[in-house]
This record gives sequence, C-alpha cells and structure tokens, in this order.
Amino acid sequence: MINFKKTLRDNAIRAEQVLTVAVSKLPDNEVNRAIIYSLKTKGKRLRPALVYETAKLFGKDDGNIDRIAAAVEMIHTYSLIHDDLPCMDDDDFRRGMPSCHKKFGEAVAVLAGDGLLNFAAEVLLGGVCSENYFKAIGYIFECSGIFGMVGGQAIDISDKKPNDLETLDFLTENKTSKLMMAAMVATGIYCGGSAAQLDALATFAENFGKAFQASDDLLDCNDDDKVSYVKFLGKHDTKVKIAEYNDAAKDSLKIFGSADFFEELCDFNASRQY
Ligand code: GRG
Repeated sequence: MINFKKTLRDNAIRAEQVLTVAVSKLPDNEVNRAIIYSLKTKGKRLRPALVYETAKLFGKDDGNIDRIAAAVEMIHTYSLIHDDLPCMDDDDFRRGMPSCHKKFGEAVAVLAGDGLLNFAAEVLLGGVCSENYFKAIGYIFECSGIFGMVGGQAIDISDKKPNDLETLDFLTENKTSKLMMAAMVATGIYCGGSAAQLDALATFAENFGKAFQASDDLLDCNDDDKVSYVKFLGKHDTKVKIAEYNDAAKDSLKIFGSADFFEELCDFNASRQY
C-alpha cells in the first residue's frame, strides 16, 4: 500500500522545485512576473504526478523526467491563463487567487501564456536527446495542440456546442484528457514502453481525464448554460458515469501488475466534494 496523499505531495514538491529552478533564469520584467505568479499559485500538480508515477512503472528516473513533468505543468498553466481571459471563459479567479489577466492585464496575460508554451519547449529541448526522448517531445506537442487540447478548446468556444454525450466525450477527450495522455504516454515513450504498454497508458489517461472533467462539472454545476456532463446526465448519472470511466481506467493498467497510485488517484477524484 502506498500513502497516496504523501506521494501526491512529494511529487508536487519535486515539480515545484524544478519549476523554481527553471524560472530563476528569467530576467525580471512584467511578463515574467506574470509567468512566475501563475506557475507558483497552488495547483494540484496532477500532471507532473502522472509523469513521475508513470516513470516509476518503468523503474526510470532522470533529468529528462523532470523536464517532461515541468513542461506539461507549464503547458497546463498557459492553457489556464488563456482560458480565464475575457474572450474565453472570463474568470476573475484561478487557484483561489486573481487570475493572471486580473492581476497583470490582458496583454501581459496573453504573452505570459505564449511565453509559457515556448518555455515548455525550451525546457524539453534542453534535455539529453535520444530517439525516444525526441518522439516523446513530439507526442507532447501533438496532444497539446490543434489535434488535442487546442482543438478541444476550439470546439468549446464555437457555435456548434455539443448537444449529445458522444460529442461532449470527444470534446473532453481533447480538452482535458489529451494533456494527461501527454504526461503519461510521452513518459512511457521516453522509458521505452511497448506498444501494448503505451496503449494502456493512453486508455488510462483518456478515461481518467473524462472522469476528472465530469467530477469538475459536478463541483461547478451552477451554470445551466454550460455544456457539461451534469447538463446531459444529471447529477446522479454523472456519478455513475465517473465510476464507469474509473473502472475502465483502472482496468487498463493491469498490464503493469501493481499500479496503486493510479488506482487511488481514480478513487481520490471520485471522492472530490460535490
Ligand atoms: C486555452 C488552449 C486553451 C485551452 C484551455 C485547460 C482548459 C483548456 C480549460 C480550462 C477549463 C477546464 C475546466 C478545463 C478542463 C481541465 C481542468 C479541469 C482543468 C483544471 O485542472 P486542475 O484541476 O487544475 O488540475 P490545478 O489548478 O489543480 O492545476
């Protein structure tokens, strides 16, 4: 048995140390202050944890793993900064603090997001290169770009909002799951995982991402207009759906034998307070 909360915390501390070293090289200016502010506000650091725990499945741990963990958190943070902008979701608060544009203004927030995406690439490209590492970097940017997170967000802001569960699932897979897939599958690629192992990691991340989004919808279901699992299924059936996604996620990792952290992560997500 692992101590899940301690493992999550230890992974978060490790990721925050790597991020702190990375930003310590930035010159002092308003955009960089906005980058540091957004990176340092207290997130759950789930995506770095997915990286570190996937690496453990393969018994590998080195500086490139830290770079993958930091880069996915940077990409995640940029997406939150841009998602909060008035032209997107228009949120005044993020992680319990004023959102980036509320504190620094819209122009600086746009550049902070852009800067973070580039910074993620710089951090990754500063690693020790191997064929697998190169493929892993490619996978991260495929998942976070137009064939992944950006593509999902594009559907979310378009006039053609999903009006059935299947389309919502497709949106969620891109907007939410793909960055989790980036974290896990890219790490698996770097660690030399087999096709079956990479497939298992992708299936876990896809289903966990959907369960995570559905839980988030339950936590934030006051807006009747918002397209969400709760809107299509109601609260009760959304909880049933979360259990289904969690079962599929847990099932997929059987190929690794014991994957305690990931099983507990599914349970932790399902028990977030609605
Ligand atoms: C702007 C390209 C672009 C994409 C935005 C991330 C995103 C896509 C939108 C944010 C809104 C949202 C509900 C996204 C779904 C994923 C999600 C629940 C993000 C929040 O992730 P957490 O809970 O955040 O891991 P912390 O703050 O803990 O890191």
